[in-house]
Amino acid sequence: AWLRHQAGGFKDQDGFEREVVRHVETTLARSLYNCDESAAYSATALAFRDRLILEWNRTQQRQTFADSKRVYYLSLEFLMGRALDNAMLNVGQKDLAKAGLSDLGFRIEDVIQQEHDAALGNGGLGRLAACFLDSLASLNYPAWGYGLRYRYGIFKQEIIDGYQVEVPDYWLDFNPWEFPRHDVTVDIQFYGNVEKKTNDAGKTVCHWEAGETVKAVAYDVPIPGYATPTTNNLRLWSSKAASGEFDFQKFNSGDYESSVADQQRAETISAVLYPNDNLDRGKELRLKQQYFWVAASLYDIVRRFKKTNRSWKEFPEQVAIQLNDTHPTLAIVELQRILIDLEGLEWDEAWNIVVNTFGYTNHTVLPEALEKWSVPLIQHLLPRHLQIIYDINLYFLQTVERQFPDDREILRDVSIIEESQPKMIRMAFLAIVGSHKVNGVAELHSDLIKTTIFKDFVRIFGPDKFTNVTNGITPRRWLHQANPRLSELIASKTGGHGFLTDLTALNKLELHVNDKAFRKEWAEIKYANKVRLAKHIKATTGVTVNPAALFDVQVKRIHEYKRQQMNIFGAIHRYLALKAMTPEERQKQLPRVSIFGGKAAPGYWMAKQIIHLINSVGAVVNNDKEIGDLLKVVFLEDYNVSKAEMIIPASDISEHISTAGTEASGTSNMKFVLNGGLIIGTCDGANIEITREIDESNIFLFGHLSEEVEELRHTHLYGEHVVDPKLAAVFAEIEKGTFGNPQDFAGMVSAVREHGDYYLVSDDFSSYVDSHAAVDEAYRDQEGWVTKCITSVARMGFFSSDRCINEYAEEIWNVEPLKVEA
Ligand code: 26Q
Repeated sequence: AWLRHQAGGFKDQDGFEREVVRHVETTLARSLYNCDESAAYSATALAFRDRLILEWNRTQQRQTFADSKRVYYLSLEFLMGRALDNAMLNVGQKDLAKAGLSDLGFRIEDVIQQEHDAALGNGGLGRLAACFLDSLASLNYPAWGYGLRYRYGIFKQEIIDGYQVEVPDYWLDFNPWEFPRHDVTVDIQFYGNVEKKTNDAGKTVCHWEAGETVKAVAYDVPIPGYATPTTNNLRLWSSKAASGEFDFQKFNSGDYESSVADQQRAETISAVLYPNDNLDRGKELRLKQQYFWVAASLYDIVRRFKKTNRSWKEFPEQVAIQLNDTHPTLAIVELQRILIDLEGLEWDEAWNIVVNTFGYTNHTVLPEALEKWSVPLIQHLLPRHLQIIYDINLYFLQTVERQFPDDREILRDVSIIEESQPKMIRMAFLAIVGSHKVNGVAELHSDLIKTTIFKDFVRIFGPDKFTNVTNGITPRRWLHQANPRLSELIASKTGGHGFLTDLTALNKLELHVNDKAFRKEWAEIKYANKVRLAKHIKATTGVTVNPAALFDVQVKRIHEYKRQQMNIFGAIHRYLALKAMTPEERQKQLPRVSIFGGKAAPGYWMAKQIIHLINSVGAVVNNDKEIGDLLKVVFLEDYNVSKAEMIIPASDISEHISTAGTEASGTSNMKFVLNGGLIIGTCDGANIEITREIDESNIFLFGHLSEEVEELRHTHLYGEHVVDPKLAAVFAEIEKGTFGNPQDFAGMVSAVREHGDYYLVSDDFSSYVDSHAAVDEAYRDQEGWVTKCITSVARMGFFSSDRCINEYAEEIWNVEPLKVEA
């Protein structure tokens, strides 16, 4: 009943095939006889796209007509991955397409694989935004995403001689999922200066006379909901040189080169995604990207609001804007500027509107990731905005002073302007002051921000301004699409696919945990997923792995706080232990495959060293005849969303082993458990809530707690610091040259031994090793293992992004779904 054949889908398989053939022959101008997989993908995508457009237009009309409050999700990253599979599943027509494509001589899996990932993000934050868009549409919320249309997404990673090499990701050659809106443009200004002027009403107003204008052009991407006609919009801005006239004059006067240079400069703004994850480097172009995107989006939002002819004070009743981290914080300043400079509102009235409109989500406590921009840079690029920031700070500090009359320290500590040389703007503080709600992304993280980096703001604004919304993931992509066989098996035991829209329905699985046939099929599906991954490993690395071995997976951005170095040290420890055994002892050991994947920021030297060590260890261990299947170490190149969809369902155990208190939430931990894998992890981020839901008997927890971290770090620096003996043996082996030139890895070793071991690798190493022994022990009991996996999946209902979006809607946005007829 939920299928939407009538509205947006194809009538039947024949209708689908006719559309595919039509696109091959007309849009692509090819004949069916030279239609390869790539053309079959293009035509299939175009056929589904045609259907989506109809629903998308209807949705926009319906939402405009209903005139209810809309959500705007501002994110510099949307890590969407592939769209075709998702579109087919969401409209309930994948089976039909499969049959149709097969009729035309294609396997649907191969056709799907032709699509290039939309990789407009770095990692967790960008993928979260993509899951949110899926949930917003699936739950029928009137919502738009706003982002940048980067010409180059996150770089493609190649591994050459064990080192990461970055290759540009030019992905726009053929992208059927975007619609250029050449009629939807906004002129964005930069530089220049500010003058005071008297307006018609005799009032003094500030006028910003800009030095440069760049055009923002809208590109729209339809976001289909699952089992609903709602198809929301993701609007991505692309930069272009403004107005031809100026250029034309230059051209005519012979200044052709400089007119080309102007164009290049304009297009550079949306050219490339910054590849840093959890690191802020104050680059001018990044600030230009932020303002360009924020100003275009706000202009668009305000334009839409104005069409409703309401008074300004109703703005927060019509518009909720969520800031995905501090990257869009300038939106706060821009809206205030629009209201006071362009619309003539008084400061206080305008500020009230601003604060009630915005919500801010924090994703990190790492000091190096907290955004700051230098005052001289903002002065240069956005002179009027700097004045407004100073005024926001002045009024804010005045209220703080009244509240805490004798406390001079607090004024310095909470000031939006840091009194350093040069002065810096603290974007998180600006975001807090300009929003009505601030949230963290898991319970521990939300508690930490309230007690550490933002504690003074809790005193000032009270605790109610700060809240928690634990992250979630979309079960459509991360179960139904990534693991279709498991999704079907679950459906057969829980009374259909209802769990895909109400994930708590998974709890019905617990009734079947002792069902023999069910357990057998469960285990077979996991095995089949491992066989598929083993093939991929063979094809891409040349390493043969045994699918019956325990697959131990750590895939995520490479970062010292995520501690891939501890994982590879652990693998070396395992290798040494195996080498020290007699052949008889060795025979009793459990075979294991240690699988890594993830990108290092191009400028992150230590992260690159970690990748190199993983590959160097693999080169030795994988070719050691004595070891054979007992240990393999592989690094999978170019981890991205579509690879995650294959890797995650194939894991037995995955690693989420950040130093306690450093990983805000983590979301892949949820994906792994949802796919019937267990996890080894620290008491950090969402691991804690996962443990609470699935029970501690179903997770392998180890390591120090976040409360202990500060003191340990202090002792490392000022007290005695002895490296754990097992870890010392690992270091000794590295230094013997077993894995190549020890100089190549000296940085990783000295970070622990000589430089204070900031991430507590040595402190946690022995409990990490013990925990892995417990994993082996548990895995030997295959029946017990399957019970743990089924039980865990049954208890994962909480971690749907649907639950998460409903919490945002109720607690922060005050918006309701728009009813749609079935
Ligand atoms: C900032 C300034 C300049 C250039 C880049 C950046 C930048 C870019 C990306 C800073 C941070 C990011 C990404 C952060 C991120 O992915 N954080 C993750 O967010 C997830 C979703 O909430 C959490 O699950 C992860 O714990 C958190 O690390």
